[in-house]
Amino acid sequence: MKLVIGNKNYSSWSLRPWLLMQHAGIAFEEIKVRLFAPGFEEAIAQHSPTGKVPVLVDGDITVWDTLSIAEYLAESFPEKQLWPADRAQRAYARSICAEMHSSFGNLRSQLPMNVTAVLPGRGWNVAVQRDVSRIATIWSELRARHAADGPFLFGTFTIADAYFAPVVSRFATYGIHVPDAAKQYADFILALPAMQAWIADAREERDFLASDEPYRLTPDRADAIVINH
Ligand SMILES: N[C@@H](CCC(=O)N[C@@H](CS)C(=O)NCC(=O)O)C(=O)O
Repeated sequence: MKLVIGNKNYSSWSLRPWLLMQHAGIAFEEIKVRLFAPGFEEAIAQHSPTGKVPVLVDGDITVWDTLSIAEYLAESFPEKQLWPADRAQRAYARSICAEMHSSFGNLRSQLPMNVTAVLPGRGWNVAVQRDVSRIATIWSELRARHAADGPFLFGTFTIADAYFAPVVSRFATYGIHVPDAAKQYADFILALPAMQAWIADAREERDFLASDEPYRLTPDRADAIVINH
């Protein structure tokens, strides 16, 4: 299988299937096309009818749009249990993924994923907080319900965890505060080896918008970041 993704620093939709496959141990070849770069449209047109990433290519089957990719993977690898085994939990997991897919517009527009930047306070407003609070409630309720089954939203790793991974990254970048249970979950996801691998690759790709340059977190600049509220 080939997974076509965008820049790891910015492409939140790409992170979801990448993390899903990486953490679940599904082998794939990564093909990166550079968002915001000259030639992006021509490059992505070779893989995707929508001109967007991510795209999954499995032989002569092309799957686009993240939810559809997640469903295709769940169907292709039933042994990985990418959705919860329990029917009611599966319905809940599908609902929050669909909610992530179609909602939280304020959060998405005001706090775009920027993995290697440090921007505490930037972009926050009351409408963003409504999205933050709803997400924190989802995480806290699920963690309370499934604490005995494991550290993920439904105990074991599912598509829902991959779906919220870019939000975890955004909360870190923008210094968003959430209640303890939600914070513990966010910290756990941030520390996952697959998530750390994505973050390391984002640093390594060195493909940043010039306007983000002052806010990039690098080991030698951690103390010198300009905080712009
Ligand atoms: N609904 C799509 C959204 C995909 C999307 O918006 N991808 C962005 C990058 S994260 C993109 O390719 N943007 C390029 C463009 O719109 O030209 C999905 O779930 O995959």
